[in-house]
Amino acid sequence: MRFGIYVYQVNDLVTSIQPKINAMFGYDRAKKSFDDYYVNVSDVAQTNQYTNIFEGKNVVVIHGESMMTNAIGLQFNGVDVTPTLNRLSKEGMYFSNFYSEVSVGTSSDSELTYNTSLMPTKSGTAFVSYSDRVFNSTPKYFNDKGYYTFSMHANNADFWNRRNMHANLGYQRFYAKADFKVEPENTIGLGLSDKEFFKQSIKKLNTINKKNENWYGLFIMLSNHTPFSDVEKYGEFDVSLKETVTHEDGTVEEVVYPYMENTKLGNYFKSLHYADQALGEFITMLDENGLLEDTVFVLYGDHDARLPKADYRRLYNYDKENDSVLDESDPNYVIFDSYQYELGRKVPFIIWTKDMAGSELNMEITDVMGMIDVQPTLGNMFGFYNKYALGHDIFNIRGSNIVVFPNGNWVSDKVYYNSQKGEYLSLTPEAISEEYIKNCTEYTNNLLDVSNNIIVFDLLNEDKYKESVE
Ligand code: GP9
Ligand code: MN
Repeated sequence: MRFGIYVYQVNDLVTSIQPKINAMFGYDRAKKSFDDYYVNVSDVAQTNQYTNIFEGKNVVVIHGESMMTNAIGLQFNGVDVTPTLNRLSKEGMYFSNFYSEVSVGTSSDSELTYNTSLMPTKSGTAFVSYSDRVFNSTPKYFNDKGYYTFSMHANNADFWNRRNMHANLGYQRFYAKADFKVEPENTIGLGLSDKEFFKQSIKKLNTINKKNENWYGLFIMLSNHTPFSDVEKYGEFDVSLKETVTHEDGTVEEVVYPYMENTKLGNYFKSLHYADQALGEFITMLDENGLLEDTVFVLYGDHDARLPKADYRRLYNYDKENDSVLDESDPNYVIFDSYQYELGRKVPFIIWTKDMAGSELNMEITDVMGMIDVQPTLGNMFGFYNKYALGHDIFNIRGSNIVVFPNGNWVSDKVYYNSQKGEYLSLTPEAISEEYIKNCTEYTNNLLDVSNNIIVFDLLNEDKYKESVE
């Protein structure tokens, strides 16, 4: 049930003493590479047309558990899988070429990178092994502006060590399982259903809104979590293929092909449809309570759903006559290899306000972008700057961004690079030079090193640094 947590537990058992050992050796080298890196980074933000556009607005951030971009716009028999995400992406600022950059810390790694513009650590998980480090995190910047900052998640507060880490990241209050009424009939998968979670959250948010002039809140969804097997609780959503056939004698027959029924991907779509509905209900409730008037709504998919490649092959190559998958030799066969799989792991990132549709902010941004770029991009819009962010404001780096993954892979607008194989897939008709691959790979490894050093050696902790100088 708890994909992520098992991998993490094994990893963490082996490395539980490693954080201390890691931090004992190599400080001088780490500090030097840190100083070398930041000597070229400006102390002030680069401004652009989006600077301060949202200053003073309240913020709802949605952590969309396992939400993936490939479901946006997808339909079965004319019915949308994600009508709410479709609407938000059509009406808002939609970053359609956006990747999560998680390691074994899955959900928690996405929260780390979203909040700090740093990458997951090379061993252990930042949320568990390095929760006492200093982070220049987004809630702290909002705290400095006088906002009330909080997070809400109906799971156990200690899951991923959020109790400690959310406090360290600067959230003034973490509303977790104990703050919600969890009845057995209201659970799906790991715990409280998203619909019920949002219903109860609205009550809390109304109180928060009355007491605070400005607030910033993170809402972590839960229902759309692997293994997507609580199918009977997701509500009706057909992933079969239905066709109406008119026979020569005029009789009409509906033919049903099983298509994605009883596959993990099919169940994922049912689960996602439920989560999307919950999100839609939340937006309606926010609106009915007057909570959208002065609010920016931000949504990210936390990571992909790790679904089987074979299921995607079936989705894209269904042979309904034989209820199987087209042969690779078929002229209609759509290739879905490991590169397509990696490129298909995109997650949505959307910034939306009630009145954005039709405005100059209503657009799709197709530049490649990672979770690490969120803090600089939002920071510019809300009026804060973190010099130590390792990502970029996407509007300052258009066309030349590189998204780095914890395993050393990277993707740009031109190439997806697989570091294990030392091979790449070209995404452009342009020729790719060896030098380009070399430079991007160096950039990747350096960024991963600097990020890891910042966390392991606590390099943003100025007090600690002062001590070592004395
Ligand atoms: C747990 C939830 C899921 O509270 O956020 O974590 P994951 O398994 O996706 O890392
Ligand atoms: Mn998750």
